[in-house]
Amino acid sequence: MTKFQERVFSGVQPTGTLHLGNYLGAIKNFVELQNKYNCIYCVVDQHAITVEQNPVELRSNILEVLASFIAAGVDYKKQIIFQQSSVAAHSQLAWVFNCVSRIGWLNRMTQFKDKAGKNRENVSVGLMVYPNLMAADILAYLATHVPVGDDQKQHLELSRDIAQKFNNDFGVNYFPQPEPLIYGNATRVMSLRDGTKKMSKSDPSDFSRILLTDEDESIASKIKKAKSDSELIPESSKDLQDKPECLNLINILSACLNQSVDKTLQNYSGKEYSLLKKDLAESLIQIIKPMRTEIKNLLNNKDELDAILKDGTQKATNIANPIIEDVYKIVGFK
Ligand code: AQP
Repeated sequence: MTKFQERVFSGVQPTGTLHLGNYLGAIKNFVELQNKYNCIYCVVDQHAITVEQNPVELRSNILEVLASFIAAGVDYKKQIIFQQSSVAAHSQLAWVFNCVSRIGWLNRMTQFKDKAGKNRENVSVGLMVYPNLMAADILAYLATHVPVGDDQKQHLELSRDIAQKFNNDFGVNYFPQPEPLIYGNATRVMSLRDGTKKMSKSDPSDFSRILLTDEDESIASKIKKAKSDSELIPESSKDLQDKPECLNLINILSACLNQSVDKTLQNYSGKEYSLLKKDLAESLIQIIKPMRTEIKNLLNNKDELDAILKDGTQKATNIANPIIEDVYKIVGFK
């Protein structure tokens, strides 16, 4: 078995201001992983246009995601951060993978089913082949580890299937099997209004999510209004199985405090949710306030952000281009 050089890749869509789910599920881990691995973090704008975007807002969202990476602690001097559409390798490899991946595989993707809903015949082809592009994003760098939230697990499995099928079809051992890194207490942060739905940028309710740019008062008011329960907090998470909104608040607080859910329950059992919410709002404000300030500062200096993207594009291209050369030789283009 070839030993692939360890490398982390992950991406975030510029489809709106980032929220607590994006932070706790993914970006917080991006920051931790940079101490151990070479990392490549990407603003995946090509994924964003699989659903309709306003071009002016898209451009501004790209810079905001970049600013959010940096404000959260991604070190752009040591790691690579860049914009997907500026590196041609993503599209080039995605086309090859469109011809390796199977329609039956894509038909099973729950995110496509959720996003297409009853409108299946009318959504973009891009929305369906999104996981093939995601496989290309990762494998254009032969990345071995991919930190993501739980919602991306199925797409990661598909990336592994594509890598395996490519290797089998062409009799090579070229692509690694990328490992999902899904860890922490908040791998799936749920909506504050409906604990059965994940917190999402596209949820119509602003009160469903905490944004990384929210002011302190807004954080406090969203948490105060978050759905919970009039009963007291139980001792065990088993008693919260039919109360997803309550479990969500406990998971979020545990993630903020970097402690286990059991420890949080020990501290709060027998108490009212209003007390937990007060402490949660304080913890969130402590985490978000410095990020919010830094995001604003960075967005006031767009030239610097453009320069960071340009530098990242160059470094990413230098890694990906030889890999595309190899792939083109393997498939017989060259
Ligand atoms: N609620 C969540 N809990 C934990 N992790 C989450 N992620 C997203 N939502 C949650 C993780 O954040 C990373 C970036 O996600 P994305 O923006 O590329 O796409 P998404 O998963 O489709 O996020 P949204 O917010 O739901 O966007 P829209 O509404 O535009 O589709 C990924 O690692 C993801 O797992």
